[in-house]
Amino acid sequence: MPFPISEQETLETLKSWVRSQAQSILITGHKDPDIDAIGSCIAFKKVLDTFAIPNIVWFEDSLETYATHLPSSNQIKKTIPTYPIDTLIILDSPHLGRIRNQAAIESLIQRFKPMVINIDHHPDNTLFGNINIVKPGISSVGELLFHIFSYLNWPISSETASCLYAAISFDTGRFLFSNVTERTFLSASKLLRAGAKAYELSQKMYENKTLQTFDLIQIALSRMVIDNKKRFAYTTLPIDAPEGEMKVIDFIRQLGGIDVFVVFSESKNGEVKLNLRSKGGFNVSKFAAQFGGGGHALAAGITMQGTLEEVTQTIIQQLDQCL
Ligand SMILES: [Mn+2]
Repeated sequence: MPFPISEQETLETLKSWVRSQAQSILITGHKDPDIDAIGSCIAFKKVLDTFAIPNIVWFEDSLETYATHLPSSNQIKKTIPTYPIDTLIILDSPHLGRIRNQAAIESLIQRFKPMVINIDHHPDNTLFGNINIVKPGISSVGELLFHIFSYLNWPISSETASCLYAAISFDTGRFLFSNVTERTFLSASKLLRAGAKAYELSQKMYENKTLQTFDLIQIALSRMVIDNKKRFAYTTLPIDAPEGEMKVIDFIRQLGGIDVFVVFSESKNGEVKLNLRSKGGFNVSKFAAQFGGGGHALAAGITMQGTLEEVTQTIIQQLDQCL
């Protein structure tokens, strides 16, 4: 099977920088980090650890419970370092605006002028790095890192393998979404051979939910609105809805006969967060871009200012016109 990255020169640049220049590395990913972002960051950390290159993983967000089961997730730092950083690795983020503390990362770049390494699979990535490896055709950054590490012959320990496997499993909806290719399964297979604890991770990540999560699903279902003609469905979650360990969107998207799904979640500071999913014909990333959001053709997100009712009305009106 051919290696999926044609920019071998870029990979050699990455290799020589990391192996012979980097002495202080900061690794981070997008805000509201998912398992692809977190798993990929920890996996990169593990590889750097084997090279004895000082590095930290930084996420300002508190981790979702399901992410705390990843090996070494307790080593993630919540505050950005103030000492000099010569290398900044940003994973699974199309642009710097997707980092939780954009101002902090921008001032770090200004102060220390690190080599910025951008590794991502979002089609709207702005190639903001000094080294960019952006592959929208690849299921997850987890899979992309697997290909990169394998190509460079960098060591994949069983913990690294677990993190990459979890990342792939998460971003592919447990190998069910349209982003799954033959290569994805091949990567997963090789990660199992490298010692990824697939069953244990699945148990901890997917079959370990609290009753509160079920309450959340119940609320979501009771507030669901379905338009059978235009084939879309949405639900709204008020700010006092319980925290869940499952994305409501992943539950409601299981409904047959519907192509587009939206979940509106009321959040702090007068913000509403939207999750959008499509099963094919409709590009939710393009739709989201009109409102400052983004993502992939079949999975996107938006954050908007306004009340839950206002934002829902605005979006549903627009969606109704587009479908
Ligand atoms: Mn991803």
